[in-house]
Amino acid sequence: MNGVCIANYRAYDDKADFNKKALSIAVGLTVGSWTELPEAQKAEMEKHLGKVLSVNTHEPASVAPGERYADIKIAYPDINFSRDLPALLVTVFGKLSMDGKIKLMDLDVSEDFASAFPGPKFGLNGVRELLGVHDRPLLMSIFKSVVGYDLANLQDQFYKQALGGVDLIKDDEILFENPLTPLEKRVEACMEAARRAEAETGQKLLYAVNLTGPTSQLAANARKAIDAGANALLFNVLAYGFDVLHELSSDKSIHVPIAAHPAMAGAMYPSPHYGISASLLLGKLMRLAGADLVLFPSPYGSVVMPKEENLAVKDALLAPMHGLRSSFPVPSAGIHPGLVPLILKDFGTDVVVNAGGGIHGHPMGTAAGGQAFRQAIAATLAGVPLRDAAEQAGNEPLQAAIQAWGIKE
Ligand code: 1AE
Repeated sequence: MNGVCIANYRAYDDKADFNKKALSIAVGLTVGSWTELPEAQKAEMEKHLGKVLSVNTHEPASVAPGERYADIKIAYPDINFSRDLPALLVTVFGKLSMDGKIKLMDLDVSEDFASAFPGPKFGLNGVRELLGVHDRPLLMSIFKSVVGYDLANLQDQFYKQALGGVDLIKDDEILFENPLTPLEKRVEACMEAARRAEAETGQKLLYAVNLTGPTSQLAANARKAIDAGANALLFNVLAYGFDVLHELSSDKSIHVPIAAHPAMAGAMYPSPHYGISASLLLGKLMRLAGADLVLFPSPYGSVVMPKEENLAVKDALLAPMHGLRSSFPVPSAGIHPGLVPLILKDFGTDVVVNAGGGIHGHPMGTAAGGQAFRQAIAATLAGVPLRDAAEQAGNEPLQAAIQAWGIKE
């Protein structure tokens, strides 16, 4: 529909008249009151009035309390809000987010609203282009043990990760500006290690350095990092807000991919009754705001998100959306090589396999950790079961990984 943004909600209540509730949302979040308005004013206000598009009530078969809900769809006229995400989100789910058991499930923005958002500057294909890798899933490694370590240690960790054949290395999201590994020095040290590793492996690599600091200094910090050699950024989007990501991704001087970290997302999506669905929070909104890669908890590892929600996040990052580039899905947390066949089965090849502990915790060391993943990816793409691949000469890292973590099918 043109000229409106459509919000989908799921509201729970054992007794409520959901049609009445839907109408009160549509009116309350737009013109405030309707029936009380004089006719002349109604004609004037009509264009601002929210419209209930549908209310589908789910009456539970038993009388078990807490299971009655309705899916409510409401259209909000674009004329009511400026072309930015804070305005849209506050309109459709500002005060409403605190008004009983109600969750924002989805948002379809109008073509006109979307036109204010360039989306990911690189996106999935752009990241592949930068790395020169088009025929396989990418592999990302996460720094672990970073707080309290100095530059020499970080550089050593970086080098070992890079030797393992990973495509991207990301800072840990808890690494902030600090005297031991300040931003520019950290970038210089890590990019120097990247060059040394590339001389050995022949492989390009992106280093997503954590962009931190007060909001007013982020763009300047991003430019400092880029001037020091950074070729990607990591950003804790939800701690700052989607609009901050939008500002950064729209800034022409920040010409490197941005990887969105999901820190804080657990406060917003897991409840069936409150918050914002994972596919909207970590899918559509991240992409609209311009994330080139989006990390989110996988359905397999240590910080679990149900499979259905996971695949909905993936779809939101990849499906056609107002002509925006797609964002690379990065299912994460607790990933080890024995999970690679499952990841590729669920996500296909357009996925970034991402691991921290699953690389650094490898029994033969960090470099072997990356190699084990690459061997697992190659075997899976070739249709070779991991157990068979692990027996092949040269695949000792994969064998050791399987002995350590097993295979999950
Ligand atoms: C969902 C975010 C995952 C993340 O940032 C992280 O550090 C994962 O580490 P591992 O792979 O679980 O050790």
